[in-house]
Amino acid sequence: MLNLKDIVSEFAVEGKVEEVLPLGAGHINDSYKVRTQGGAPNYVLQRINHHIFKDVDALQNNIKRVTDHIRKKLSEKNEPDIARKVLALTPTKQGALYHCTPDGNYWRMAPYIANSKSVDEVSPKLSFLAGRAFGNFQSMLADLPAPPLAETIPNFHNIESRLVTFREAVKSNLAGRLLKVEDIVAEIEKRADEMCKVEQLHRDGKLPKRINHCDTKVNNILFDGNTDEALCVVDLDTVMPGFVVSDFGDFMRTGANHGKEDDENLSNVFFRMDIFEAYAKGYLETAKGFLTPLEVELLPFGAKLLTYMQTVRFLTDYLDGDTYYKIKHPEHNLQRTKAQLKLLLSMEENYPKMLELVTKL
Ligand code: GN1
Ligand code: MG
Repeated sequence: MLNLKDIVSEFAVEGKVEEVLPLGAGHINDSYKVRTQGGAPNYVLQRINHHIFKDVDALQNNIKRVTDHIRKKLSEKNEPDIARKVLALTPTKQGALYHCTPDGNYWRMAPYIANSKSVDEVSPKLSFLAGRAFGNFQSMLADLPAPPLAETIPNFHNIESRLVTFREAVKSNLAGRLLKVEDIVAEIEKRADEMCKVEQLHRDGKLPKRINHCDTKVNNILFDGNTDEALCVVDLDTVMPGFVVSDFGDFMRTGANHGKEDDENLSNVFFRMDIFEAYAKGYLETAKGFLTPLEVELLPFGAKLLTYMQTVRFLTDYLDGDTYYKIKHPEHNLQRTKAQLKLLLSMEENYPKMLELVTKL
């Protein structure tokens, strides 16, 4: 087992390392908080999951370009406290953006944003602030100079491609679990054509791709520890071109769920219109300037689409025998699938209200 402190010492960190502790609960990468002694900054060390992010070099270059661009924007606006409003990458002592250990793992470091907190549950107020923050993030990146960012995971939020993979998983039935989930497969197939409409609109030249975050969970925003002000957007691994409705929708999927993403008790899982309304207000405040009328109109559809997509992704992994998401027990991916499907049904019930609200805003 590699010593985490040795890995930290490959990077150009200030101060002496006191301890390295596990941090957060992501499904993909492993994160650690690096505490240093005295007044030196603390850091976040991450092992990058290179089975998922296969081109680590392209990944880290994306993050570098995105954070440099945002930093430039903030300094042009004379924003105070820039170090807490955009992530930074701590280079290695050789000046590289990541470090590869002899066991073939990839590591990166970033300063820990001081006096910040992440929240896992949202109130309407936080949701409004989160909407503004993600809208602002997209807006700051709208003029990122060419070339386009790399697609760190090809076809990441492409529902057509997700359905192709899903249907292969159904066909191969690798883990022998198909019989148990046939009714859910039918629910997925029933909605498949409708869900693919965004890709078609794109092919028809009606729906643009813009720079998206592609993991707009509320816990990917850091808030000020005292004032609740949204400081900065983190977890930039999947920042890449996509449909803005998909970022909007992923927040709804995660933030406007009354229950948990993997709630065992499905009666806890339902869609919260108060969160939807607050987020939509905040988001449109900062994003309205660059959105087309069709993009605005499709925001409620984005909520359904991303919840549907996550149902498909969890069920695919269940059928494949749990090779993608970290699981806590053998039926975890099925539990997640059921909770996401329940949320989708609840969104479908609320859909007319969502459309009405967006028209008013
Ligand atoms: C993964 O690791 P985390 O929680 O940030 C996944 C997202 C899923 C999410 C489901 C690279 O995100 O796309 O929506 O789990 N990230 C990747 O909770 O696949
Ligand atoms: Mg993530």
